[in-house]
Amino acid sequence: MSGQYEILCLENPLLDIQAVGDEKLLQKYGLKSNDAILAEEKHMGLYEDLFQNYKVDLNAGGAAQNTARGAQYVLPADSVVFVGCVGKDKYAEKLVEANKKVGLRAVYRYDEEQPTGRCGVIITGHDRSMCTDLAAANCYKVEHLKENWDLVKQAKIYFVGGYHLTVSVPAIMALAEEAAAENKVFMLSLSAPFIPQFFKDQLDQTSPYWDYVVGNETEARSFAASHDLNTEDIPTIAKHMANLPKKNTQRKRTVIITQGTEPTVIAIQGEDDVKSFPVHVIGKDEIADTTGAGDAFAGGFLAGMAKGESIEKCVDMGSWLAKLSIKELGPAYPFPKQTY
Ligand code: 26A
Repeated sequence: MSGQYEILCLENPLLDIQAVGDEKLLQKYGLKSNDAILAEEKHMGLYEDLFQNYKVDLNAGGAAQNTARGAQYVLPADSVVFVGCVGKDKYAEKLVEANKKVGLRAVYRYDEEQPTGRCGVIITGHDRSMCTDLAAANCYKVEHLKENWDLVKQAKIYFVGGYHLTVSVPAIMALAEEAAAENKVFMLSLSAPFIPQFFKDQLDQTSPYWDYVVGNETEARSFAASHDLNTEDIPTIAKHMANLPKKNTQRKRTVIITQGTEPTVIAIQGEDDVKSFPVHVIGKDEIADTTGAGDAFAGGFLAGMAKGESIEKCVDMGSWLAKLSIKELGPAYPFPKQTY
């Protein structure tokens, strides 16, 4: 059975440059041990530093691209397409290779000048600090999406990584409007605490279009803080988000908040009860690397949606795929392929 590219994902294709670091390295670049940020001028030396002085792993990354690979890993061939911008270089070739491995179709725009974006991932203990130099990924424009509008028309589910709110709000809004007009599904991830904090206005432009919104507990709390909700309680925050004004009234909004090994919280627009679902347990000795666990969760969830599964099953598929990804190095999925 072959798919119809029913899922289209948009965000920043990045190469992860990952290494086990130390406090000294974090301090040198003013990085927090557990964070995801956009690189500023003072961070630009980090990447060379990692290559010169640490043992690095190069992994295909970019949060929504990890999600897209995850969904395609689960679904029949030709189910998922990913769009974003890369450079004409070796890094882009690595991304193409990783996508090929799971059969993900990536329709990249190749920038003539900028190199492929990179994300420095510094591991210290159980923490990871991610510092992203978007480079070519920052050059994606709504025009590029319009060049591939046939793919947009073909898809039934749009997944946008919230990190793209730093790049092209018009491209995101084009997908959001199309979803509302055609009664298709628009799903957004909150991506990182800095998105609700520093890109609040951009995020709020998209909120009336959310059919599904996914994030973890720290991102949800960052949303609550920037929206003056005066609560840190995850079910309360999820319920608030579920009941924000909605453009397409033919679909109720679903809010999904993951909490690591704690149960995943689900709030549905207009419903009093906030539900929670347990995660797939993983033994400490089975954990290889948690980078991209949240992205994998979203991938499994999306695959469930494409198959028309119940919300319970979608969450369970998300948790199952997150577990598989945690057993791998970097945001990757195991081969030979496992089936749900
Ligand atoms: C704009 N920023 C900061 C980012 C990212 C990002 N993906 C897109 N845009 N910062 C980190 N990531 C990705 O998150 C994954 C782990 O969830 C990393 O590339 C990593 O693979």
